[in-house]
Amino acid sequence: MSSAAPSSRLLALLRGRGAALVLTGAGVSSESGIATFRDAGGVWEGTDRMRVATPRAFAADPEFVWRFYDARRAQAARAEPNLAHRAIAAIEATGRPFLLATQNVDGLHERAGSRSLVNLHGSLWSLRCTVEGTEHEDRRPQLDPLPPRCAACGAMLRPAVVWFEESLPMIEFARAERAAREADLALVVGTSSLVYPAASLQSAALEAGAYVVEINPERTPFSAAASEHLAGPAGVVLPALLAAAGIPMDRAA
Ligand code: BV8
Repeated sequence: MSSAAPSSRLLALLRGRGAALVLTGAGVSSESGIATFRDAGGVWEGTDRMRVATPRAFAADPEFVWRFYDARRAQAARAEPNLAHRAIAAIEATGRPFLLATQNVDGLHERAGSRSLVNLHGSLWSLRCTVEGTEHEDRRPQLDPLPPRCAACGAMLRPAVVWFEESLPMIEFARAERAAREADLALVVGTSSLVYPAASLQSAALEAGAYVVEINPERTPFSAAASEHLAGPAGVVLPALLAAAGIPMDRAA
């Protein structure tokens, strides 16, 4: 069922203290001016983004892949968290059992005050040595030179994100799976539910008995299974939902 108005069941669960899981994708950052994977046909310099975000592309042309990630770092650095990011932090601040599991690598959830979160696909702001495997944070909006080099061994650094055909960080994914099994309420915000294994979490929550609400202006392959679909932009739907449930927006975690 698609609607813009939340059901009384959803409002009761939001007002309650039960465990909540929030799953987010690129759509939650689109109101911050960051294009989703599907926006612009999902193309970077003429290449399908899903082909750029692969170990093969990096092996073949690291400069090309680094230009892609450097541009996304610059865009994310310029962006500000929007009301959707802030509403999700406000739900966490109610003090109920809570986990945010995001596919996004832009760091806007952290900047909005989210603390109990797992980055399923890594972060733009973390770099990994391709030889030693060591990671360090680097928040410079633009890197120079490209590709950046490891200060310890001089080897090339790569973005510490999960590329297609790479496995997700096990600890983070296990935390999300556990939260899916234990949640009373799950919100699925701004994702096309097409990329796995992240997209398996909303189904796992449903199977474990959670009430699972999808928030997306469009329908997705998960919409038919969702307990409820709220059709609209997350930056509009989430603040309205919190207002209806009496949860203050300004108290971040
Ligand atoms: C793996 C980091 C083992 C890098 C990313 C099972 C079935 C089919 C395929 C597979 C499968 N299992 C594995 C696969 C392969 C693959 C996969 O899922 N392919 C898909 C395309 C079919 N998965 C993998 O490769 C994963 N690894 O399985 O390892 C393995 C090993 C060897 C060989 C095979 C398997 C790794 C996946 C992670 C890849 N890394 N990101 C980077 O960012 O550069 S994925 C990246 O794309 C994002 O992180 C995100 O996950 C995905 C984009 O999806 P969304 O975030 O949902 O964004 P999208 O643009 O699609 O949609 C936006 C939505 O928002 C839309 O619905 C829109 O309507 C909505 N929206 C827009 N505006 C708003 C809004 N909603 C609310 N408010 C708004 N204002």
